[in-house]
Amino acid sequence: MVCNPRPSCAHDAVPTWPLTARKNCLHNGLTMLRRLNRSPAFLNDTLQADNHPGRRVRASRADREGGGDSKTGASTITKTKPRTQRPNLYRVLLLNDDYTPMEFVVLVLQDVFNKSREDAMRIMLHVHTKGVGECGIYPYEVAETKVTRVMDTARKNQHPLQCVMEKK
Ligand code: TYC
Repeated sequence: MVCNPRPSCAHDAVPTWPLTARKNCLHNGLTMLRRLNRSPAFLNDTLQADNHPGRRVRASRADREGGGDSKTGASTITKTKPRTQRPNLYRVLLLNDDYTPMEFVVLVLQDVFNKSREDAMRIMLHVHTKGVGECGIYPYEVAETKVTRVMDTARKNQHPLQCVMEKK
């Protein structure tokens, strides 16, 4: 069926979705394309899909990405969140005890936390006098690995040295 030109065409009402009802109505199809701001190729795709049930028409980029309204053709400007996020940081702390040898603590600080001999000595003495001291600040997994390494080394050497992490 080819419908009459305006204004008598009953199909000239507000377009509805999907386009399937208009596959034989050239006039209304073109009117609709104009309103939707689509090219005739779009109608062609749609008609082919109607003739092949189950075949899907590919949505436009704007429609797929949620930036447009496929009924009105209006596009929306959406504010996108920046994709990079800073990792949560954790402080790794050494706790004092009365039994772990000072030299062992210094070696742990050099080996696990890559401190110079001087920095390791300074941190060890700080922990020794204050009870607790910071060895470094790292993202979660790194901090966790360091704590595990310290605790494993201490246990293997039968020292009661304690190492913990806390969210910054
Ligand atoms: N207090 C310990 C001692 O006198 C030394 C020590 C320092 C132990 C720091 C643990 O985290 C520590 N032998």
